[in-house]
Amino acid sequence: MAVTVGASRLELGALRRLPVDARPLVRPGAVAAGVVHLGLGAFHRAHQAVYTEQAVAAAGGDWGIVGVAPRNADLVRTLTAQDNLFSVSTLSAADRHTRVIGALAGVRLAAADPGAVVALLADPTIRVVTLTVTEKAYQLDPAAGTLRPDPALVADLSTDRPPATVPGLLVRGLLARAAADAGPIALVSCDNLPANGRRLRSLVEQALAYADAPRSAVDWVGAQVGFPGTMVDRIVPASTAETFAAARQALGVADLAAVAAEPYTQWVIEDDFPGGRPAWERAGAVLCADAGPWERLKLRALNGVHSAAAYLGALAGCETIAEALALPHLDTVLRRLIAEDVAASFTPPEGVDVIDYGEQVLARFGNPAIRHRTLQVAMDGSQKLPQRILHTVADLRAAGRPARWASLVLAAWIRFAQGSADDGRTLPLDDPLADRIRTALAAGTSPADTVAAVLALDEVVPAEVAADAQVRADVTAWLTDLTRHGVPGTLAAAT
Ligand code: CS2
Repeated sequence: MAVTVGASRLELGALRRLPVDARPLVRPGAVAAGVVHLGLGAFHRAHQAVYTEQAVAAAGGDWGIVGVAPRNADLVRTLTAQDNLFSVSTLSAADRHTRVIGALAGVRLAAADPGAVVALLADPTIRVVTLTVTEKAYQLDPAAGTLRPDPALVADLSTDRPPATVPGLLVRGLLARAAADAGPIALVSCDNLPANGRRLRSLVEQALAYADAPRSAVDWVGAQVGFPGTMVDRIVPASTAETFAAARQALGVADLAAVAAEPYTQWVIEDDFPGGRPAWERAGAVLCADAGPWERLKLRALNGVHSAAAYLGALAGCETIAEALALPHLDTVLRRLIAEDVAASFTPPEGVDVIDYGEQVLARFGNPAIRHRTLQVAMDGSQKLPQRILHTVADLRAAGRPARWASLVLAAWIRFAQGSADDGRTLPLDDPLADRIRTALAAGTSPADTVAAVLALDEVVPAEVAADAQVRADVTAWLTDLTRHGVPGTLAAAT
């Protein structure tokens, strides 16, 4: 006798067997594409995809997302096999809830078919391009934002070969769109870069100049392309076998594109969308004229503190951020970093108290249901620390103030980059500038020399910070303590 076996993986046919509150808010596949998203990582799936699905469910519009993975062929295969469906599990100590998201209208692998991505960017039905490609994919030097093209980008900008880099894809797409006069569009950076809208505009302008683009195309981009700045926030660790097992348990079918995230989510977006946009405000996003103060708040009081917990935690042998938060004295140090350095370094958005915001951040980091690895947050320090810590230092020093706790974070980064935890275990230096950092570290025989050599990395450290004798002295003192006494001893003596 034939037995009907239910689908064992997430796909359209499995949806009707899911509990109603686990089903998508829109009919998957029924919403025509209007958005291209570059970078299909966990963060996008738990953030912009969720907002966009809710916006379309509330207000309609052809705003399905075509998700483009630059290189992750496995993910594209998985999502294709799952009819572009994936689930988001929202986790806290008290609660867990899993829902399938129906925002994706399609997926593409840029590495396999860059021409299709260029064609999408020139398609008049696409009016918004969002990006979560991580800081390093912009190929801008992190301190000044100057284009530093690697050989692949040089080839993208100076030959006709299919583009292999994110800036290459964007510029080829915009040139094709300009040539077709296919209508206005917004390019929306959702990466944790400083002034991310302005940085992306500057990247496109620099890349067009590098590519010797015709004047008419440059003028078209100037007139037809918006570059709204954004502040994006949700803690979404890379998925693991545990994430997939939890999704299977919640859904009753396997979801190999599942992500797990904290309950908190925030999106502040500058309203500069010349071709229109989803009604993201209906999903809780804040549309405004200037996201700058929100972005500074988040980069300094969340991401800067995250990096502090990651480097100090990894050195002390902690696997996750939540474990690091439980280290004796670390919470005191992070509170002092927030109160004495971060809060004193900039003017927050109206009505926001940086200390209260910081308390909420620390509570989020302590969420025991989120296993965010310290090594994940620690990676790419050269790309992250300028906007997270070095701008805090620069602004404090310009105001004649000390930058004591921010200097501790720099020292912890340097000690992390030296490659050994307090217990001697090896720590990986996963950073696009790893070679430059190692060369700087090799130049130093004493903590003072080491600090001077690292601060002299001018693509990372602003010149005024590198030249500041007080900062050098503070970072050197912390590095000496960390080297002699380890993280526990240093934190105990400091508080
Ligand atoms: C983290 C961020 O990995 C990191 O460097 O600091 O991904 C952080 O979790 C998000 O920005 C939170 O919004």
